[in-house]
Amino acid sequence: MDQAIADVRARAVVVPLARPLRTASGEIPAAPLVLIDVLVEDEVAGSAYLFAYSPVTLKALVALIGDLAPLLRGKTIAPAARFAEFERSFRLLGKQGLLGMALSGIDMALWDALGRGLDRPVCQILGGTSAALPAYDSYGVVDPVADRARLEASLRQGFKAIKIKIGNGDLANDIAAVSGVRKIIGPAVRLMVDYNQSLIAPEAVRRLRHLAEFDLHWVEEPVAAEDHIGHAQVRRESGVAVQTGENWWFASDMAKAIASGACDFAMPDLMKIGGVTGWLRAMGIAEAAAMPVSSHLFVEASAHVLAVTPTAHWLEYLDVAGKILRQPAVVEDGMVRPRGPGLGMEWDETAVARYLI
Ligand code: SMN
Ligand code: MG
Repeated sequence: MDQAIADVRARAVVVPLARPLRTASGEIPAAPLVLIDVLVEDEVAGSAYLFAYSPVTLKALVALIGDLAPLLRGKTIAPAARFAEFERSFRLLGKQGLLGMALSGIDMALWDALGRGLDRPVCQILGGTSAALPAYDSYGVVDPVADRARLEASLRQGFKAIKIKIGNGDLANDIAAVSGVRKIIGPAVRLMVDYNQSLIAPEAVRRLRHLAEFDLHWVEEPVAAEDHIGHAQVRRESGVAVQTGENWWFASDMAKAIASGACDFAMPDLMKIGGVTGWLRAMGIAEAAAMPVSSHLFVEASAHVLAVTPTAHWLEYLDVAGKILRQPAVVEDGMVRPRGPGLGMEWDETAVARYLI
């Protein structure tokens, strides 16, 4: 890991999803990803991907990572040191938005390189083990009739928790989806719902008071991600535990949300919390607040950081990159094991070529 970084490059792909991702705030038909590679001499030393949400941001993200490369050339693969340099360089601009995504992605690629260089999984470099972690199967908007077979397949895979997205219609629509899924999965399997920021607090409270009878494990982002006061109101008045965090930018956003009493549970997103380095800071805040921590997307890398998260809760299983990875994440009896070396981020270049933009 003392070798100098020769370059950082980025490529854009759009990868089919196993099932379309419909949310109350829009539909994602396929996964727009930016693949980041850290090069040492002329070899790929480490990799990571970004989930771009929309193809609209792909070109900008690829260009941005290319323009960040000169800041890394000649430096060593020392993720925490590089992260500190980025924080100093972008203090005036701020690290939210596409820059925050790019910096987080570069951090993940550097940690992958660190692990590959030591031929060890990142979870073990961080002092943890490669033990399997409990995962939940994460769906978009669900039709309990049309999706019955998929839900039953999730149960056969051993998942002990299922998340569905709701809010794409009125309360009756939410009740139909939640009650239908509850009937299929039974009382023992945990059921989470995700409103994807689609309601205002009074409406969320009204709906959740009706949905509480279905024993919801959490309601996720019932209101706008940045509306901590609204989240706190839903938490006080709805009778359902509140989950949020996928839209927190770096550990400072997490600290503010927790201080506002916004949530019962936290789910940072590796691409917005600052990569592995950002996650390590965030998990300390969560432990101090006795806050259970789950992951968001990034199945492969999330397994490594949850392995060393003191208040680890659930790993979200929503596979967006498996089709382009040599080692896609594997679900064993509803559990996912961190795979190395590094973060397990080696591309299947034949598949990458098929989806390259
Ligand atoms: C989600 C939203 C958008 C893309 C992927 C996933 C969702 C989740 O909020 O929590 O899974
Ligand atoms: Mg969500």
